[in-house]
Amino acid sequence: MTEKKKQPWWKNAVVYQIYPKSFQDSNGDGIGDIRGIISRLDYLADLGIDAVWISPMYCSPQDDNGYDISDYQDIDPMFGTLSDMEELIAEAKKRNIRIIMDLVLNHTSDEHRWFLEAKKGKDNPYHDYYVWRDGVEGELPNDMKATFGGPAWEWVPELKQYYFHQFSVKQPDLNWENPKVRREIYDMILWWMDKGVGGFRLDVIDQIAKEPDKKITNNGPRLHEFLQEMSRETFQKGDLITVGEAWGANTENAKLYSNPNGSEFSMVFQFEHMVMDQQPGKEKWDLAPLPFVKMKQCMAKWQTELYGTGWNSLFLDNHDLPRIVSRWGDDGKYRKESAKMLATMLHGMQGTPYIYQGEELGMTNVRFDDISHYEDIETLNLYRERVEKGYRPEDVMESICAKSRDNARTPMQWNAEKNAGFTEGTPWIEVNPNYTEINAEAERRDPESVYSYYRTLTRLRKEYPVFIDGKFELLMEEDEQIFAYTRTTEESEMLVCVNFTGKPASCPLTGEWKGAQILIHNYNADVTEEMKPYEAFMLLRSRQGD
Ligand code: TEU
Ligand code: CA
Repeated sequence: MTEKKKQPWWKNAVVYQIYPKSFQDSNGDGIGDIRGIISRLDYLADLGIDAVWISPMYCSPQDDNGYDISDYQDIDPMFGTLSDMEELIAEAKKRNIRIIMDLVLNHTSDEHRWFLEAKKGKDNPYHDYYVWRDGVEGELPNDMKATFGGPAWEWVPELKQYYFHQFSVKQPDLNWENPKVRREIYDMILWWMDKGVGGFRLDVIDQIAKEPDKKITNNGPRLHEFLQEMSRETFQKGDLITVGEAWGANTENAKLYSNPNGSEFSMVFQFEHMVMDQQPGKEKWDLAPLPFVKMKQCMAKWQTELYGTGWNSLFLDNHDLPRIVSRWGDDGKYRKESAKMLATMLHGMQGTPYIYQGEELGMTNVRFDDISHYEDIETLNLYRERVEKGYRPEDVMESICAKSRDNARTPMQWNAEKNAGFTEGTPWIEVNPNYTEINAEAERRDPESVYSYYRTLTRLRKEYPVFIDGKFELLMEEDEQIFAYTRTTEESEMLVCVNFTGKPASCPLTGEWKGAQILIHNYNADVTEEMKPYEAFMLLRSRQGD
């Protein structure tokens, strides 16, 4: 291969996300843990994974499953110990896998030592670590709402003050205006870097520079100043992959987050494509069909505008999102075909692909018939709020089945044995009953499984530089069924073409590609202009002589 340039290692990396509570239990308490992850590292190596992002395992009261941290420098006993963590880092390294920690820096738990101190009095040195406003009980500083329901302000009678929280009451927002807070955070990051972690995913990082008096939550005026300082003081001292989660990112500020000069992060993790199948201006629970042509334009915009000026994360699933095969594919008759189609559409693009645990098996949404089976704070609060407001419980349940975060949080399906091989005990959340059919053991045996397909995709990315450098061009823009694009370098051109629907479709492009190499194809058949339901392929041709 002649076209290989020196690139940062993470540009051809594939990242796997683990939701530790639901990945693998090692001691029968029904909760996934670090020793469980260690026991599955070979599985990840075999899949072709370069880095693993693990959702938070720090000490936490688990109000929001670890996104409420009470000690950044210790592991919650439920997940194991600090020495288990060190062993995980070392064992992963042996397999060329780097461990990405999830850093939640917008807020802590209300049980964090800083907050317990902060509550003791206005003159406590930690008081100014959080965001407070004087007031009178019952008269909120303003009408801002918290993401998980209710107001964003909580009254503390002893102080006659409100504290600000963008998420649950148990997740008070940190005050980034305070340089002491920033220093504490940087020292903590350096401490983890010293332990050999390979990178960080930064939770809701666009929300740290809030200005509640102006009702600003994301993209506050000082945001990029803070991020550049953090990067200078910490990340730039190592060779890390850093990923900024930013629901408020657009293609302009994404160039700051992921500036190729490394001044902030390696890449941005943004959601513009993930909020399209809901009613405009409403909440994610207000369901609407996916506007397919708009979605293609959105994807294309990110591809084109970040080319050479930034770097994007490629994902369709994570621990906050429903399962993509149930959402945009068909989790019935065409489950396998559509899971592979979605992966083809995504993995051909420029950026760093993320595979969320179970996505590589084509795991589906779960349908619990009663709210009592759900565990997620956002889901439970939503149910209560909407039913109180007079929504019909059946309608609320419909939204929950489609969009609840618990869809992604049911245990990883390892085999067809008890509890899908996840635990010997009682799982903290019920296993999706389809594990007897959809599980890693069966998938690994089958060369035509979704798993085997993902394995090919991770390999292709390593083999062909066009995946990293190729310039993107969207084809058949207005077509209501086909998602097709090319990626082009001086040496070669790749065509990625998928039928996004369960009906046959016609793709006149393929004619010009006669004789091209088939990199991957989700049907055992020739590539023709007639595409079968959810058919997908990638073709490659040399441009020598063009
Ligand atoms: O999520 C960011 C975030 O804004 C989500 O709460 C999102 O609004 C919601 O999931 C949509 O349903 C991050 C974490 O990924 C999430 O798990 C945490 O709950 C949240 O931050 C708070 O730390
Ligand atoms: Ca356990």
